[in-house]
Amino acid sequence: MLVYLTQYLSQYYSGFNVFQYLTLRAILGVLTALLISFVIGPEMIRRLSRYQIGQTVRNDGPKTHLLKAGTPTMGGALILVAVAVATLLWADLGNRYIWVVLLVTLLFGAIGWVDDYKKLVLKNSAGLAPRVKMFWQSLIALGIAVFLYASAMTPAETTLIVPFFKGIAVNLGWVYVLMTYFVIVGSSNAVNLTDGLDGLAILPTVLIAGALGVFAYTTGNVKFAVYLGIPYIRDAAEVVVFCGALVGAGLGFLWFNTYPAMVFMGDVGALALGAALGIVAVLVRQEFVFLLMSGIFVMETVSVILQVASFKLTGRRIFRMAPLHHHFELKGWPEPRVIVRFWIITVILVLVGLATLKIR
Ligand code: 57M
Repeated sequence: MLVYLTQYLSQYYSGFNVFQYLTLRAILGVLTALLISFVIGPEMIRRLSRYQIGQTVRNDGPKTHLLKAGTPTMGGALILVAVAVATLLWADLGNRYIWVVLLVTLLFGAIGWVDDYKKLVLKNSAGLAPRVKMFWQSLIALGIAVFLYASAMTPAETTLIVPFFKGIAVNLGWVYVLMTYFVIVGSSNAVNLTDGLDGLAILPTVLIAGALGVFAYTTGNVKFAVYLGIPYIRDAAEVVVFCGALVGAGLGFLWFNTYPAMVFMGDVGALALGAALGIVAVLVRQEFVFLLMSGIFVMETVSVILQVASFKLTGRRIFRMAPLHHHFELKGWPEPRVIVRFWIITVILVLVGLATLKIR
């Protein structure tokens, strides 16, 4: 929004031209989202506590989690407000990708919000039935995938690129729709499963959003794209402002969610953040690199799939408990040790992901 205002004002004072620079607007996006989180955060936590929107903790989990009962939750709403306001302020609103990423994030947030509201306010412990949740997730993801496929302006927008191999680019055709669907829904649910320890989901989200921002910037800049041998997608560049807002809002939330957490994000946050990362990965054509950088989310999800399959088929468990973070907790690792080690793994994976820009 401010792009237009500053463009107009630059007729009177040329210094306002500085706001046309994408890198500056991305940085301002980070800082604005961070500031919003810091300003609104404490009051929101107080209100959530006052209205007793607190977590109920399952008593079949690790016993250390019983202490967490009553921690205010639905803090993800704070992340979504900060991301949306910062993006609306600093991004070019004439860019179609900005509306796509905001729409996907907020719609997935809405599904999570209904689920949380049912569980926490209406005290319906089952929340939204998994089938209903999946139906809405699928509808939104498929709708967006079809829209992107139908409105693609260049072949690069629907071509699959393979990390480390400059020469391989597969034109996906309609398979693009399926793949986009799986990336968005898979990522949303994977982040949701990971969000079970203080700060465990949010810092990897911040790191991956930052890295995807680098991909957005380079993919949307013809010089960098040609130099690095990645597809050039003009509209992708602006998505860096959204990534910046995610980084800022995520760090602002981590301020309150770090161990011992003062607030949890709830499904409103987890489902939305996972979908946000997924859609950005699709828009910048980096599904494989995204899968690699999301190693922690993937491991957590695979642990649930294996555990459930093994338990159903053989009656035996592979892990002490799934998702994987519970396994380590039950092995006796203190919670911060699990969290920080999972963060370190993500730092490594994100660095490898970024290295694919050059090693190809
Ligand atoms: C939700 N939610 C947390 C919080 C957060 C299929 C099945 C394996 C699914 C899985 C499941 O339901 N996962 C998704 C995980 C919950 O946190 C809330 O949920 C939001 C995210 N959706 O924002 O509002 C608890 O996580 C802890 N927490 C923190 N810090 C945070 O910053 O400590 C969350 C955020 C909170 C808090 O304790 O209450 C959750 O874990 O419920 N199911 C499971 O995870 C269950 N696993 C299981 O049943 N495994 C079985 C196999 C055979 C399927 C097994 O291994 O035996 C476990 N979940 C829990 N207890 N809580 C079982 C034991």
